[in-house]
Amino acid sequence: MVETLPFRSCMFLLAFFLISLITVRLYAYKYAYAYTFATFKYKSPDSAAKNNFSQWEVKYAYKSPDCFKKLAMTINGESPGPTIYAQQGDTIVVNLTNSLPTENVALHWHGIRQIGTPWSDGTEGVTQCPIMPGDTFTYKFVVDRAGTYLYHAHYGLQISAGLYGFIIVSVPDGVPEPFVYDHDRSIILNDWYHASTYEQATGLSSIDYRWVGEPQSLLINGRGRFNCSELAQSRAIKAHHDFVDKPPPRSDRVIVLLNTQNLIDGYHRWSLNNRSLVLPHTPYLIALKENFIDAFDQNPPPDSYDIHNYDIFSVPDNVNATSSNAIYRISFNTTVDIILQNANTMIPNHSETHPWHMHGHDFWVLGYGMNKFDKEKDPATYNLDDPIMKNTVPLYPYGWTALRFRVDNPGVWIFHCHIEPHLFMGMGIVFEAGVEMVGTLPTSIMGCVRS
Ligand SMILES: [Cu+2]
Repeated sequence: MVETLPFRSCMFLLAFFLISLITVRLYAYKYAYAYTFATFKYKSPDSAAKNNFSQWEVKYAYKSPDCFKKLAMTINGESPGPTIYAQQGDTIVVNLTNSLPTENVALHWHGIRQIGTPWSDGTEGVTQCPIMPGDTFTYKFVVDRAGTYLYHAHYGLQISAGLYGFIIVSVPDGVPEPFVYDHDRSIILNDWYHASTYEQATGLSSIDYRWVGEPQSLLINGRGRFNCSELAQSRAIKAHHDFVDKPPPRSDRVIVLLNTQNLIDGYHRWSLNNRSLVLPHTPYLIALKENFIDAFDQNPPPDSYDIHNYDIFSVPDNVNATSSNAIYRISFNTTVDIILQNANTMIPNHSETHPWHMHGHDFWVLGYGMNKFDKEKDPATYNLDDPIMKNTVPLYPYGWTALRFRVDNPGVWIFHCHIEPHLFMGMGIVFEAGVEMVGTLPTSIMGCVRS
């Protein structure tokens, strides 16, 4: 018999979250997106840094986390996978063997910036070739900041198959914790579907489109029987007063991204400024470093949309929406604002929340607003004094979210909606910055590249 968790209602869970924010270090995960709370910075005594080694095998196993037995994607037989416990400054080494009979895999280390190791970001098509069945791939990277993080699949719909887990990084020995708290609990919430990921992916990528629908359960740390479709997301934009890291007062470039749902050649897709992301066969990092200029479209996507004429409250016709593998080229060491602009979906009077996640960088959340972003008026409302720093932020229905980041990590990075089926349907952008500063790529990421 499967033990169920004592959560009875959304309100109770919400209350639990609010209390948790004050008293515990908490990591929350829902609809395949994540919050990071209390990620703090401390200098590490380098001499204490050590290697943290794991041998992992990804394979299918029958599991019944909510009393319904189905195939789950496991690591060493577990879903969620093993928790990585490390100290700031440690080098994490994960030897990952793909024992899935017919599927590729890639693992992303969510919230870890991969400074100097962009090839270990684990994004298939962006930073590495997929790990093929029977192959073993080694991820090696430094955890440079204490905090609670998540790892998860970054291939197809494998998160919803159960491929995820915790990374818990503590402060170095002898360094005091920055917060006083009574308990330290980490929580991953995950939507759980009874249909297989194959069934879901086929429905999403057919002309006879089928949305994945509501999950059958919400799993809490991989267990439970809980169905709650509405959970409030943090609208906080103020940092803890002891941990204010001020953003640059102005940006060098503003990119406005209109989020729309479209039909492209009869297929349901999501687009940003009428471009729906399709990853190329050769991962961008490899294509750029090796100068394979025919690997993807070299014309950059637009920095904005037709702000004056586009009606965000009507069903889009978007006759110009196309699939694209073009990327943004961003000057290194600059400051960039991204304005996420929400709009109506293909259903009248309907707009959805999208949790946007950035790889390789954290960003400051400068503000939120309803309706269409006004570039003359809305920047005056930005919080430039003590904005919160995050790597994932919600975009609310019919609203906008403004964020700012320093482009200070050489590599190629994806910025995408963390609802897994939305990314699958093209809801993301890829940007390159300072790729010429990236060191020699390991050949292990190049399995899919022509020789
Ligand atoms: Cu989304």
